[in-house]
Amino acid sequence: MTNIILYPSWQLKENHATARAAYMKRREFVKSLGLGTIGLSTLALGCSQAAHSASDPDGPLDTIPDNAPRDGYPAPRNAAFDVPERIVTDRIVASSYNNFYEFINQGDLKNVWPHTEQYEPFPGTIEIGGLAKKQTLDIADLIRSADLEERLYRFRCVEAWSMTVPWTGFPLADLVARCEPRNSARFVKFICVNRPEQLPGQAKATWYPWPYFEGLRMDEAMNELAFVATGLYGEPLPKQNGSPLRLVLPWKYGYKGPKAVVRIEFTRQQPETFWNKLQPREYGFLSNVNPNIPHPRWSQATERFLSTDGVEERIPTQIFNGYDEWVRALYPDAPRTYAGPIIR
Ligand SMILES: Nc1nc2c(c(=O)[nH]1)N[C@H]1C(S)=C(S)[C@@H](COP(=O)(O)O)O[C@H]1N2
Ligand SMILES: [Mo]
Repeated sequence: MTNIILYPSWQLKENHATARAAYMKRREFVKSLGLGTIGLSTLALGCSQAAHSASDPDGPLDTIPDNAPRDGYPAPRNAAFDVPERIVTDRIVASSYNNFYEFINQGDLKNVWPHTEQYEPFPGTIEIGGLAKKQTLDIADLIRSADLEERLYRFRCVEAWSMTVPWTGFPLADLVARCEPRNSARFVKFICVNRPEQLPGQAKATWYPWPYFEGLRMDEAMNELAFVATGLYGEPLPKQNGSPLRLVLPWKYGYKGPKAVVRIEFTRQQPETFWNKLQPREYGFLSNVNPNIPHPRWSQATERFLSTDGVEERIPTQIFNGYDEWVRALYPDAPRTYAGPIIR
């Protein structure tokens, strides 16, 4: 095994650099007019707006909050988490093909970024509850004091699309330690932002059990792979990717990784989860990536790997998404071979 880190392909792609430059240029132009972040269209209409209010984003990278901490960016790549069999997904694809139901949950679902303008991730806190000693953490302080690293991870949605993306962040075990959980804690629950006034999907779709919530066993949360992401492609997270911070659990389906987490609870009992509450037959508590366990409505044996805009490829899905050596000991009962469709 060599430890050579290939120069990330997303830094080499000219179209990314061009796209980013265009967004930055427009921002600088707006600022040079002394308008702060007020949208030009608003100005033209003569509306008055508070100086801190957000402008309509021009593109999927225009949603990186101006007040997100940038100390420690870009963080060094951790060579232990290489994805040798695939190329890195295009940065624009990873930030413009999303699932984030608080913003949009009907119609053009994946097109999240245009709906994020009212959302203000910073400043913010994480409230801690249940079996823990700590009560609150300031998110910007947390990010500034963290030992940030970059990890290239496979990402697999339960809907059978996948990407390979470089996250910036720190181990979930470090966040758990800062919460000072009691020894009696066996599970940890994560609760996401609840602000219908800033989140149009949350305001419209009142039948969902908002806020979004997820949960892990403590041994899963403490696994080396479990990661708190504060950034993507060497910069702070765009809003649609989960600003101010989100979990990344690369051996589990994407929905197990809650975005915009604002509360953590330590419990003795297994917590409920958002998708399990809605569809218990389809979305279990563990939800580990496993080609041998079909979804009741489709196979999980293969996935659509999304790389460059408009380019996708069918590839086999690996057990635990290719992270078998890290997590197999946690799941001795997981099926290792396919035994035909599950009949219920
Ligand atoms: N709060 C919240 N977190 C969420 C979701 C969501 O709708 N709300 N969607 C989940 C799903 S289904 C997936 S696939 C991933 C998508 O993350 P990405 O858009 O950054 O790729 O976020 C997960 N976390
Ligand atoms: Mo997903």
